[in-house]
Amino acid sequence: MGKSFEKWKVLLVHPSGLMYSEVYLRLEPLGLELIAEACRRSGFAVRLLDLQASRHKDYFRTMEEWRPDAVGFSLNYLANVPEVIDLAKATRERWPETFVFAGGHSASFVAREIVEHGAGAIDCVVKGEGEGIAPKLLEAARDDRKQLDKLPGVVTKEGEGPVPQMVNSLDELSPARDLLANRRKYFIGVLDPAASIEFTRGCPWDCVFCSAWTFYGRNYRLRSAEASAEDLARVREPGVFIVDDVAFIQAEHGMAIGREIEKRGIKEAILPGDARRRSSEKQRGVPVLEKARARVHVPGARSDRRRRIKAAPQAGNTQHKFRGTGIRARVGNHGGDQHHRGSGMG
Ligand code: B12
Ligand code: SF4
Repeated sequence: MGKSFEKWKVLLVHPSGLMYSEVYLRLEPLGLELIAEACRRSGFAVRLLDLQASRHKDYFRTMEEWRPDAVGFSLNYLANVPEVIDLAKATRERWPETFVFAGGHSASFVAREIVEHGAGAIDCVVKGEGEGIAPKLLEAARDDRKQLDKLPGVVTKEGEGPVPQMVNSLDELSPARDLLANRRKYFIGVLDPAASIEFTRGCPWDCVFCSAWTFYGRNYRLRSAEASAEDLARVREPGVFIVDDVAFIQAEHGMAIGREIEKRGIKEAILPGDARRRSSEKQRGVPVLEKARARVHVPGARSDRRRRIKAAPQAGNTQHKFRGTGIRARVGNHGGDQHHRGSGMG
């Protein structure tokens, strides 16, 4: 390749929002931010571009002006595949030297097909979690592309590496939130602006309709309470959305996070969570938040428990239904912007 290590520039791109979803949400690309942090730590120059909050013309302008050596697309949603293939083809046509790769939840299940449809525009698709493998992939892309399909989870048109490896610890990295422009454009319901956070990853159950457990192999990992609260303390936005597949299924972990939040004096984090369908699980989030005395609304928590949360949202709740994942979250109307006041987070 002949380029020096320091000069390798990597542009990580999240595709556009799904049709009409911007009516109720636009959330930061947390997975891509983790990969960005891993690559940055390995010495690559990294930029992030989120097409949910930017336009295709911004992508082409960045390509033209910054001339990255590699472009990585995130594909959590199948519906984004055609857009990414089109962008990859346009990229290959105008900048044929640029290394193009893709990864993410849905890409992992159709990796071979994406490479095929890319018709030479996508050098490889990475299956599984990206933080561990992305820096190694970029090193191989820079130094010796023949090694690409020897790497775990990497699929090229020539072949496929061994099974993907999962990261050992969720504590090692924090998302590179600083690399994301337009941060105030991220929201969900009335949580506006909102950041996202991960306390656990994976799911121990195996519902037949769900792809989460097939991706993580029924593995359920916890981020330590300390690392979780540290990350939360770094968030500048007043709202925080928990992206866990099933948050707070271990009460002790929830309580420990609560204690760490309390220690750090984060008083007004607003943390509605993601899918929790079993009522016993729903309640396990409550002690965390009670402990932290945070102004928090736990979706679906039983009303008698909810009343016990200090300063819980009162009237004017709006209800949102996320049908695809069966999530039923009540998002509180907190009345004006009181949650912006005196927040220990911003
Ligand atoms: C949190 C979540 C939500 C949240 C937030 C969404 C958001 N935009 O952030 C809410 C509840 C709002 C939501 C809504 C929806 N969701 Co959703 N969601 C999830 C969930 C549970 C976690 C995603 C997450 O943030 N994980 C944590 C981060 C850190 O990991 P990550 O993003 O996956 O990134 C890692 C890897 O994927 C990989 N990676 C990611 N990008 C890249 C890029 C490269 C280059 C590489 C190498 C690797 C890589 O490395 C990262 C680090 O390990 C997943 C299930 C799952 N476990 O993946 C479903 C999931 C992604 N959602 C799904 C669906 C269907 C939806 C909806 C369309 C439902 C609906 N009908 O309304 C909407 C769409 C909303 C939208 N426009 O985004 C499906 C997608 C299925 C598909 N085949 O397309 C999933 C897989 C759930 C499922 N099993 O059905 N969702
Ligand atoms: S639907 Fe929820 S509980 Fe079932 S396997 Fe998927 S993430 Fe786990």
